[in-house]
Amino acid sequence: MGGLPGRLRPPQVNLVLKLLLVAAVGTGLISWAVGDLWNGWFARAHGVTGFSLLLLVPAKLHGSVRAGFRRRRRTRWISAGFGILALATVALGVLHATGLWYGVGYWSALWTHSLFGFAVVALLVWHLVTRPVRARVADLDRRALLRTGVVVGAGLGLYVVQETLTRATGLAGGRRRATGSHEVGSHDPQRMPEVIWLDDQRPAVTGEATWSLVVGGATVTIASLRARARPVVATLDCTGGWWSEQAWDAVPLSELLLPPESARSVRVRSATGYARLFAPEDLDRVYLAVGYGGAALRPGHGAPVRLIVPGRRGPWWVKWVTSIEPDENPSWLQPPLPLT
Ligand SMILES: Nc1nc2c(c(=O)[nH]1)N[C@H]1C(S)=C(S)[C@@H](COP(=O)(O)O)O[C@H]1N2
Ligand SMILES: [Mo]
Repeated sequence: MGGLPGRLRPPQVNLVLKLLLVAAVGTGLISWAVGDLWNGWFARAHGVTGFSLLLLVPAKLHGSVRAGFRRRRRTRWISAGFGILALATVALGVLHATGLWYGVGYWSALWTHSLFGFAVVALLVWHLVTRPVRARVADLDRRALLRTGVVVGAGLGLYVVQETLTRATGLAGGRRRATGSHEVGSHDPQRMPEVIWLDDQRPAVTGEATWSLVVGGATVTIASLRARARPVVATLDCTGGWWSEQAWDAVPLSELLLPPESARSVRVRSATGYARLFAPEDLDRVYLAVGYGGAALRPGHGAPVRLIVPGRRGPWWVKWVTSIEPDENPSWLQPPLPLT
């Protein structure tokens, strides 16, 4: 094993692997939480950490894996499962990124990638708890840092090769947005996917006339929204790896609500219990939409009224909106992703 990564000693390989795993999980999660402006950088960094992890596999196999199996450690099969799961996670990421295999919803490449990623995190925590003495930051002397830099540099190289080949060969991955998402059903709402975190929460849509929407304490009818709505072209970019552009019929929240000085945010609630906070100064960039492409919203797309938030990822696009109220919490004080 003469390659450069091989020259990191086994404890160093272990430490660098752990740091890269933390970086991979961090960049992946942050790329979900930040808007369009920064998203691409985190998505690219995520790809680079994935390839860097891959490059350390030979060194890991050569070092502690072999030792672990020779010593017949009882946990060796869990460790092997951990490695295989991590490799599968990277492979799924590559399939999605190149577009060799991708799709929408459960068991699509990216959804499975995320699921495996969470399992890897759980196993990493277990690994850190059961073998805590191995990792010491002191293991990273200057030479080790340099070699780590070489590994990450080579990871960047592989990432560039992947992206270049994907474009040169005309694979679907070459047409992704910077967020890494594939286009589906733009300007064709019937083909736009439906994403709801917990399917049993899908609300019974009672019809436009009887829908209860309260904005700043006052009832707002869907008909009055429809009368004021104008076309807003905006891209819904789901964290599940697809995007869709539509011409929405929409009204900016700034026209419906003037939060009091004391409000630090505005809370938008769904009939499902799902809620998001928005900064008061952003209300002219957050809209209530009642239709798209000249038609009313489909029930699964949030009928009769949903949020559209150009520049923010899918989880901010609250469907089946029932109330919009000033809130005393700042908008950063909320879970990064809603779960209900
Ligand atoms: N109430 C509610 N709103 C929601 C969701 C949800 O599960 N419940 N999912 C969000 C996510 S993750 C996305 S990507 C978009 C999907 O919108 P669509 O189903 O119209 O494609 O809605 C968002 N709004
Ligand atoms: Mo999503």
